[in-house]
Amino acid sequence: MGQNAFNDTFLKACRKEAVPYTPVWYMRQAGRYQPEYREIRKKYSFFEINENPEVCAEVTRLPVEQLGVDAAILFADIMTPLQPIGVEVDMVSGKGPMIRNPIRSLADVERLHSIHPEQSLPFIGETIQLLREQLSVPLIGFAGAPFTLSSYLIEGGPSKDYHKTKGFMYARPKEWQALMDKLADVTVEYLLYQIRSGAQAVQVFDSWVGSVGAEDYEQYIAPTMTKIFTALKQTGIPTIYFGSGTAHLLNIWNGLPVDVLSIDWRISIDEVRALGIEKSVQGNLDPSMLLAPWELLKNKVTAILDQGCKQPGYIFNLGHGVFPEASVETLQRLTQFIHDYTKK
Ligand code: 1CP
Repeated sequence: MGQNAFNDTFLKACRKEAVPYTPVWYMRQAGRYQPEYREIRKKYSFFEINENPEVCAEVTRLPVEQLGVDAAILFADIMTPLQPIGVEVDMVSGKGPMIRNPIRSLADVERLHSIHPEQSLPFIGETIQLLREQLSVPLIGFAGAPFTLSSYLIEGGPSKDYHKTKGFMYARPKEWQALMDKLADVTVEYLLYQIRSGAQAVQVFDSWVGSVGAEDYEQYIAPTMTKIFTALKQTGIPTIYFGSGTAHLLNIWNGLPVDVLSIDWRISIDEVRALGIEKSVQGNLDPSMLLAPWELLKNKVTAILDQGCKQPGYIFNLGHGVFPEASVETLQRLTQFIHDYTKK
């Protein structure tokens, strides 16, 4: 633990306990908007950072020290646990993950191995242990959800419409279920390993599942997510489920054994509460607003905080990730404002 007293406001908010001010962290808070990150990336590739505990811990700590946020998120990618199961992935600058051997058949699903994270990802456990010694805020571990992981595996890279992914889901339900089962095992084993290593909360990223309608989500995806969150619940560690464009799924999500629902800007927190959702809520500033004039940004954030703070169980965040054009100064000022405004 660091020299300062441990700041547990984030964990308290996850558990719907009273907090002295609203905790805040930003999705993708380590990345190319930071000059220091860009410098480190000149020396190391993405996966080289990920696999070097000293450097990976440094990159994870950077936004905590620079912005004053109330939680750290392990620097890694949703693709990190896929390499050990036999997925050949390249991180292409400006694009994202590209898969050299996409999934097209049951044989492709069957050739994916199971995961033994202690053996294949020792650097993740080492980074987490190092961070727990260095940080005075909680460390969030994370993994991708099966639908979002499968979208890369099936499309072969980033996509806008997920036609191939959903086509596979509708046309080959048996293969789809086999893939969901395999990826659910990877997600659970990888997250349990992060928790054993010291992660104090875990977030499951289902960034692209909003592309699926509610009935289809219920049929093809919800059973897998129930399995994942049920397995994680045994640990007692808070769990967060994130998606974008998922307002139509929130009623179903509310029935999952997960603690915190992360929402984007397409629905307000008041609307979420009006659905009868009592779980903790995380969100929901449109990241594009980071480019707005300060007064406009401040008014928007004030409105979000007024809604979020009506009951315990609220964590400020963006509705999706920080992007390279965002500025460190704006995020610093925003963090300070959120803390000051909610202290009164
Ligand atoms: O060259 C670089 O520096 C690579 C850019 C980059 C970074 C910094 C990628 C490629 N991934 C990451 C790190 C990362 N990825 C983190 C770090 C921790 C932090 O938040 O500070 C996290 C949590 C992720 C998770 C991730 N990767 C998600 C889920 C969150 C989201 O934004 O929706 C997704 C979908 C990915 C895939 C991915 N990896 C990288 C990119 C550019 C993408 C998105 C590609 C696409 O649009 O489909």
